[in-house]
Amino acid sequence: MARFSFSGKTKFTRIAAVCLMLILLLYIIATWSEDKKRHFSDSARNEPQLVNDLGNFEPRNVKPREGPGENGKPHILRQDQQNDADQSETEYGINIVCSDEISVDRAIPDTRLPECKYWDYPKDLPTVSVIIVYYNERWSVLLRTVHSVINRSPKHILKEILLVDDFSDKEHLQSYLDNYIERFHGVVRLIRNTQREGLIRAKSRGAKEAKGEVIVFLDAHCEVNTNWLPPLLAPIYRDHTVLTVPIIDRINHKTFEYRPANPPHTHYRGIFEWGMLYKETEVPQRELSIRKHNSEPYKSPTHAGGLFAIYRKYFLMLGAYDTGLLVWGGENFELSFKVWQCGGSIEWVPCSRVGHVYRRFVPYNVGKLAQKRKGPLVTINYKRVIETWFDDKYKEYFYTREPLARFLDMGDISEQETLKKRWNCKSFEWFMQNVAYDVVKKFPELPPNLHWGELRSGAVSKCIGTLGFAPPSLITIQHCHGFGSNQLMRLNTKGQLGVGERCIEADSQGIRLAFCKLGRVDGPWSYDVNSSKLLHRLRNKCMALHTQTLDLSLMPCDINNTYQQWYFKEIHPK
Ligand code: UD2
Ligand code: MN
Repeated sequence: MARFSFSGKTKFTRIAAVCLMLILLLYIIATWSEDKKRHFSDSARNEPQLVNDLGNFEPRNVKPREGPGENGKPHILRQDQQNDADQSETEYGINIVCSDEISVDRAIPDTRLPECKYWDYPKDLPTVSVIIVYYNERWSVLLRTVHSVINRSPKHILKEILLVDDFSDKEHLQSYLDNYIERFHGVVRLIRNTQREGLIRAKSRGAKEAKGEVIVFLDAHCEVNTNWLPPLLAPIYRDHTVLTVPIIDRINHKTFEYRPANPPHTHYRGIFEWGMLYKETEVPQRELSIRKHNSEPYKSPTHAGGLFAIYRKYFLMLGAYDTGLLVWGGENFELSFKVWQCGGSIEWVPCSRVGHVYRRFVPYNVGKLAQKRKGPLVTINYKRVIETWFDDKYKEYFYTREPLARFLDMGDISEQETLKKRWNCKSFEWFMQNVAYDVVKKFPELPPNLHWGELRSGAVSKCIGTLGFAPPSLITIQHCHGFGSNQLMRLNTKGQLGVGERCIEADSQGIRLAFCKLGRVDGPWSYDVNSSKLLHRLRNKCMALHTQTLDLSLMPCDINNTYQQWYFKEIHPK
C-alpha cells in the first residue's frame, strides 16, 4: 500500500535541508564525471546509451540540458525546413522533421503535483510488460517512447518492453530495428503480426505474449514522465481487479512541446455521450472527498483507451478485448464496462503522468481491414459494445443518437454474452447509478427522434449539412452524398434538431451549427408533415433557402414557397 509520509512544516524543512545537501553533492559528482555521463544523446541520430541507474525512482539531478526540445520546450524549425515539415505533417499527422531533431532521451518537465514526491511505494511491486503496438510509426517517435520507458522506469519492475509490429511495411522498422534493440540486452522484445490486425487485436496479442505480471499499454508516440510506474502499480498491488490509468499530458504534434493537459490540481475523469464519443469531465466532489490527499487515485467510469495498466491474468480472464472489434475505437468502452460490471474498478492516478502526441488525423488506411462490412467501422464497434453491455433502455439512447447503427451488421456477440453470464456481471443500470452517475447530468436521457435522415430541399435536389466544420459555423446546402454523417439530421420529440453531437440553431445571420447546451435535450424546432415546413417556434419563422444564393436563413413562413419545404429522407448504410 502506498503510504504518505509528509507531516508538518518542521519535517519539511528538515527534508528540504537534506535534499539541498544531496543536490549539492550530486552536482559535484555530476560535473566531475561529465565525460562518463553519456546517458543522453544529443540528437535522435546519435548513439543512445542505456541509462544504468534505473533503480532510482525520483528525478536524478542532472544539469539542465540544452538542445532542441529539451525540457519539453517547443522546438521551432528554421524557415528553410518548413516545406519538409509541412509535408511530413500531411503524411503522418506529426511534424517528423521536428521530432527527428530532438533527442530520444530528452528531458521533460515533471508535471506532477508536488505532493507526489512524498509517496512511498511498496518495494515488491509486481513486474511489468510495457506493450507498445505500432503500425508504420516513425523512427524517432517510436524510439523516444521506448527510451523514455527505459530511462524512467525502475529496473527491477520493468520485465520487458514488448513491441508489437502490426505488419508495418516501412523499411526502418524491419531488420534495422531488430539490430537497434539488441543494445537493450533483451529488455526490449519485438514480435510481428503476419498480417495487419488493427490496434485492438494487436494489443490482445501483446497481452497473451507478455511475461510481466502487469501489462501496461502505451501508444507508440508517448513519453513517460518522472516515476510514472510505481503509482500506477500500487492500486493493482492492493487489488488485482483495478485497472489504472495515468494522466495524459500533451505533446504538440508540430513543435513537440510537452505540456500538462490540465493544471495538476484539477482532476478529470472519462465519461461518454450517447453517440459513444469519449469525453472528460471534472471529477465529482463525492469521488474526490473519499480521499485524504489530492494526489491520490480516484475512480473513473472509463478511459481514453491508449494508456493504462492491468493485471495480466485479470485482463485475460476477462477475455482480453472482444475479438470482433475491428481496428480502432470502442475497445476502451468495452474494457471499461466489462471491468466495472464484472466486479473490478478503474482508477485514474494523478501521480503517474505520460505524454502523448495527439495527431491531426489518423494517418493510416483501415479499408482492407473492414472485412467487407458496410458502414463506419467505429460505429460497428460501438454497436457490439452497447449490444453486449447496455440494458435495453440505454441501447435506445445510442440508436436515437446514431440512427444508422440499427442497420449495421455487428457480427456475432454470443461469446461476449457467455462471458457476461459466466462472471455474473452487473447491469448497466447499476453502472450508471453507482459509477457513471455524472453522465446523465451532462448528457441526459435522449427523447426519441420524430424524424431523421437527410434533410432535402423541396426546391432543389440538395441536402443541408455541416461540411465537417466545427461550431460555430454556418449550415449550408450541398450535394446529397447519402452517407449520413455530416448530413444526417435528427429532430427529437422535444424540438432539438441535431447533427452528430451538435445542434442546429438559428439567428438573424443564418442557420448555424452550435454546441448543444450541456444537460439540455430540447430545442425550438417543429416540423409539419403536411406543409413540409420547419418552424423555429421562438422566432416564429421558417427555415428557408434563398432563391438565388441558396443561403439558408429564417424567413416569414410562406405556405406556397417550395424554398421553405424540407423532407426528411431516411437512409441506410452504404
Ligand atoms: C486512442 C487511443 C488508442 C486507441 C484508440 C481507439 C489514447 C492516447 N490513444 O486513439 O490507444 O485506444 O483511441 O481504438 O488514448 N496501430 C496499430 N495498428 C493499426 C492502427 C494503429 O498497431 O492498424 C497503433 C498505432 O501505431 C499506435 C496505437 O495503435 O501506436 C494507437 O493508435 P493511434 O495513436 O492512431 O490512436 P489514437 O491515439 O488516435
Ligand atoms: Mn495515439
